[in-house]
Amino acid sequence: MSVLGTRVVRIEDPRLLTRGATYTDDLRIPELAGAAFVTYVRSPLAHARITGIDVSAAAEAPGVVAVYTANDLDDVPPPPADNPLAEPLLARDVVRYVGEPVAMVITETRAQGEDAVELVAVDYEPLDAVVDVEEAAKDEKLIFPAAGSNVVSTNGPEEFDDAPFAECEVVVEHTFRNQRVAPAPMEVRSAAAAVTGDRVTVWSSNQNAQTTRAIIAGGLGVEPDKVRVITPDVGGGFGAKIGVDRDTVLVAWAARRLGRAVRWTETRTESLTSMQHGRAQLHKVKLGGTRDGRLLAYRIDFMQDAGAYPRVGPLLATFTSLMAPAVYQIPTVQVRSRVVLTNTAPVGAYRGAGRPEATATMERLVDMFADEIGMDPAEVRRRNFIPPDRFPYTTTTGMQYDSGEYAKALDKVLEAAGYADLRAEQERRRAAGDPMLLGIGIASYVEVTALDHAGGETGRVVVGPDGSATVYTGSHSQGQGHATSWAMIVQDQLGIPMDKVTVVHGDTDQIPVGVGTYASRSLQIGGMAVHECAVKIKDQARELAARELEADPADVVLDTSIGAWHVQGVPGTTVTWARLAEIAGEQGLTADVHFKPSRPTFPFGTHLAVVEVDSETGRVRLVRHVSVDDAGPLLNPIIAEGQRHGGIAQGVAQALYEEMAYDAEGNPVTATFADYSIISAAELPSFELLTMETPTDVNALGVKGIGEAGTIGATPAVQNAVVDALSHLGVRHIEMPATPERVWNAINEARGSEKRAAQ
Ligand code: SMO
Repeated sequence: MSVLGTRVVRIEDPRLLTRGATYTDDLRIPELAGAAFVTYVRSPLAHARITGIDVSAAAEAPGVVAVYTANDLDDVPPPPADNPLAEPLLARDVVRYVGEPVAMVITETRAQGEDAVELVAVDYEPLDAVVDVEEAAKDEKLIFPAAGSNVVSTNGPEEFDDAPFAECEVVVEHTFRNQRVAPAPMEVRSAAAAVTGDRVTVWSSNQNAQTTRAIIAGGLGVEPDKVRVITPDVGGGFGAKIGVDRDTVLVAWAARRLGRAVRWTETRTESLTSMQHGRAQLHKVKLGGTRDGRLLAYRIDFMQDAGAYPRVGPLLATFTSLMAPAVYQIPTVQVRSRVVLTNTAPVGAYRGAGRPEATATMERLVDMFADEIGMDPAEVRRRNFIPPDRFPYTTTTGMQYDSGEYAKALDKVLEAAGYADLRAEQERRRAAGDPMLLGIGIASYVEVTALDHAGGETGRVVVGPDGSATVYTGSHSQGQGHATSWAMIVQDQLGIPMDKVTVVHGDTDQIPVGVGTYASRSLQIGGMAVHECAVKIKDQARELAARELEADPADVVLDTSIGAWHVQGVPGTTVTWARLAEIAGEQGLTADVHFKPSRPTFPFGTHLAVVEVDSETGRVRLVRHVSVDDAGPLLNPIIAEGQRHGGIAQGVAQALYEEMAYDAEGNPVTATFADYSIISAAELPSFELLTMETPTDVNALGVKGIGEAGTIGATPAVQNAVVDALSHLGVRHIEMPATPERVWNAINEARGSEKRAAQ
C-alpha cells in the first residue's frame, strides 16, 4: 500500500513544537559572531524631496559603526537610465512612501541603532502625495514626473461594447474595493550577511533562495556565484517573501563594505508599513443576464494600486484579468485593467496574488444578480457553471481549465451545511424579530496554480551507501511541510522509509538552480521533480539489481514495503538499496530532474459561510465555515488541511477584519497590531472541510495546488454571508472589511430609507 494519500504526521513538527524553529534572527553561528546591527532610517513622509541629510550626529552616537546614505552606494549599478520608474536601494532625491529606506545605521547593538537613527537629520521638502488610486490615475500629481504618468500599464479596450448588456433583461452594476491588506507573516523580514574572501553569504527569510541570490547579485553588481543564500526556517511568506526587498540587498552590501558580519530584523511596524502589501484593487463591474438566471455578459474595469514602485503590479492585474470569467460560461466577458502608482508601500503578491480579487468580485456580483431576480444564489451558480463534460475548457480570456466538477462541489457543501435548514432558521429569526440575524454566503471558485509553470523546478535524489536518500529541491518550505511531503514521494516510489530520507532546500551552494515556492506550485512542480528523480533511480537500480541477482532486468521487482529488490516470485533473495548504492560506485545512485509541466492547473471548490450579525451593534461572528477545496488527489491530507485552515483564516480576515489604511496625506494609520486587526484563532469556528479529489492530467500525480485555495473561496463567502444576513432590510452591499461600524451604518441607512419611504 502506498504512503501517498495517508495522514502522515509532519516530520517537521516535533522540532517546531519543542525546541522551536531557527529563524534568521535566531541564528547563533560562528560566521555571525560579533555581527553588527542594521537599522534603517525610513521616510516619515509619503512624498517629499530630500534636500539634505546630515549624519554627523548619528556617526558620533554610542556604538555607531557606520552611517550610509545613497551617496555611499558608489559601487553598485546605477538605476537603469531607460527606466524612469526604477527603485533605488536608498532614496536619493525623492521619497515616495512612508517607510521607504533613506539611510542605514550600523551599530554594535540593536538598541544603539534605534537611538542612532533618531540622530540622522534628513531635510525634506514635502511634495503633494497622491494616495487614492482613482485620483492618481488622473495624473494631476505625478509620482515620477519623468515618466509622465502614474499609470504604469493599461490593458483592454479603450471603449467597451455596450450591446451585450443592452440585450440583457437584468443588469447589476457596482464598484467594489478589494482592500489593501498586510501579509503580516509571524516572522518579519530578516537577514544576516558575512563575507568570506570575495563571496558574501546571506541568511535570509524568503520563499526562494535562488531568486534571492539573483536579486542580491544584481543589486550589488556582482556575479551570482559571489553570493550564497541560505534560508533557515521561515515563519510565513504568503507571497511577500518571493525574493527579497532592497533592505536585504543592503544588508549584503554593508557586510561587503565593512568586511564584517551584519544582521537586520525589522520591527512589526516596519513590517506592516514597508513590507509589500497585497490586493489593493478597485473594481467597476457589471453583470447582465435573463430573469431565469442565465448570465450573458460580464464586465470588469479595474485598477491595481501598485503603490510607489511598479514591481509586480502589472503581473497581479494580469492574473485578475485571466481569471475574470471564474467558474461560469458567460458568452461575453469584457476586461480592462490599469496599474497605477500611488504614494503608498508597494503592492505585491499575497496569498493568491490577483486571483482572489477576480473571484471576490464575481461571487459578490452573482449574489447581487440573484438578489435582483429573486432567485436563490446557489441556483444561479448552478445554472451557469461550466459543466463537467466541457473540460478541458478554454475560457474567453484564454485560460485552459484542466478539470472541474463545480456543481458537485457546490452540492456537497450545501448538503453538508444543511442549506435548507439554515435558510429556515434565517427566516425564523427574521420573523421572530431576533436581533441576532443569520447570514449564509456562498462562493464558488476556480483558481490557476503554477501559472509560471514554464520555469519548472529542480530536484535531485541521491541514494547513499547506508541505504538512505537525500532529496535536494529547488522548491522551498516556509512552513508547508516539504520535508514530509518529499520524503513521502521517495518512500512511495523507492520503499526507502521516510525516516531515512533527508530533504535539503534553501542553500544556493547545494542547490544552485531552483525556482521556489509560490503560486501554489510546490507539489505539482517541485514534488513532481522529486517523483521523476525517484522513477529514474528505480530504472538505474533495476539494472544493477538484475546484475546482482543474475537475472533479466524485466524479471526483477522492487518490494516497496521493505525497500528491497528480488527476482519475481523469489522473495527470499533480496538486494537492498544500501547494496545497490555501494555497487553503483563512483557515480552512485543519483538522479537529476528539471521538471517542467506543460500547463498550469485549476483547483476549484465552494465555500459556505454562516455568520451571525448583531443588528444592534453591527458585530459579525463567523459561526460556521464549510468548504470543498478540490486540488486533485491529496498527497497528505493533514498537510492539505493545514493549508486550507491557514488560507480560510486569511480569507475570513480580509472579509471581516484586516485593512491596511492610509490617511489622505499617505500616513499609514494601521501601523501596529493595535490598529491592524490581524485575525486569530479566537475569531474563528472549527472549519468543516469536505474532501473532493478531481485529478488533473497535467502531471503523473494528478495534483494541483492548494496553498492559496482557502483564501480565495473564504473571502467572498463571508462577505456574501454578511450582506445576506441583512438583505431583507434592503442592504445590497457592504465593503470589506465588514467592521461593526460599516455593518451598523449599513443597517441604519437601510432602516432610514425604509422610514423615509413610509412617510
Ligand atoms: S501570493 Mo503566492 O506566494 O504566489
